[in-house]
Amino acid sequence: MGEPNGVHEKGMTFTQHMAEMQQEFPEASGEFTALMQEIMLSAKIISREVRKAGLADALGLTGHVNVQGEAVQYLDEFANQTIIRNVHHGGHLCALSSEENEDLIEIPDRYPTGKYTLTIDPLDGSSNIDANVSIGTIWSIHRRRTPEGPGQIEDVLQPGRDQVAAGYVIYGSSTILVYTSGAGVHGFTLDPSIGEFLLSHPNLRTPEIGLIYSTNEGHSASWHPRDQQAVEIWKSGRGPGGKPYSARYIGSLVADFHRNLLYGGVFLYPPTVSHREGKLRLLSEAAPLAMVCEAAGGLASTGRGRILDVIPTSLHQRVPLYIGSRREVELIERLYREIPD
Ligand code: P6P
Repeated sequence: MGEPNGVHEKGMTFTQHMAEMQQEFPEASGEFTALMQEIMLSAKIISREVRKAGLADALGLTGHVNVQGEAVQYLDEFANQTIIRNVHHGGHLCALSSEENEDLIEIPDRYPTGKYTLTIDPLDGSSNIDANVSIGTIWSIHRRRTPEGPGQIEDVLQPGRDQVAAGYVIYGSSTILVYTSGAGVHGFTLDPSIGEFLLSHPNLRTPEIGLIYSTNEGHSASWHPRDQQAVEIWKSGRGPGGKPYSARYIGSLVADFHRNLLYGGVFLYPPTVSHREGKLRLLSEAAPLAMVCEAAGGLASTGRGRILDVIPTSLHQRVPLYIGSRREVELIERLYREIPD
């Protein structure tokens, strides 16, 4: 889809923005807009719960462990159920997939099915919740591939390049929703006093060169030498930026990604001894962020090729992730070509 002609005025609401975008694309049925509204509503509800987590007994563990084997925080389950509840009856989805659920989440028979699938990481970085570190929700929308009826696994296992839209919400000093549907990247900041997301970052572009590298160097002893060399290049001032880079790592993907998107920089989670394929999930983390990143002028790679070109083989597969300023990720890809396994 091309760049919309409309002017995106700062301060316009998400709803006004979506109405304008829908006018730009006459073929739009309104289903996509309605689904985006349901995601936005979920973000408002999750934001309210995250904000008061420190006050209620929302902190702490639920005692359950999810498919990833991670201790499930109360807010993880709250976020997951909030999104599912808000999207599964609208008739816009044929299937839903969540990082928190091992299998596809089917649309109950009593509800109509629609032409989209939604994949979510309902609350990424949740291990940081009790320390009041910024956390986030990540989502990805595809068109279904099967003709009708309940969604099938092939409706979800699609490459990132075929996403209809993708985005995230960061619950930080403010709550910001960032998304792309292929016509620019736009950020909206929640004004809690009126309960509206207001356009604050129209047509976001990420710097081609970033002076920040973001990774957990605690794992570097088990990295491949090319990953170690990349970090040494950035540290020593031999990177595209021409001077030593700063290390910034929050340990919450959405927060690290969002900072790099705005300031420039590169996030990397290479293969490690405990995550030989990388830690981050293709469908619910890497692919949606890759769509946002590349729509803003950046690049997202596995080291050997674009994240958006990876053909998924399972719901929770993990990938190495190098994402951010184009020139920095291109440096990694060059090292992958020059330094074999
Ligand atoms: P590590 C959080 O658990 C997460 O999935 C991402 O949000 C974050 O980027 C990564 O894991 C942090 O992993 O190994 O550095 O603790």
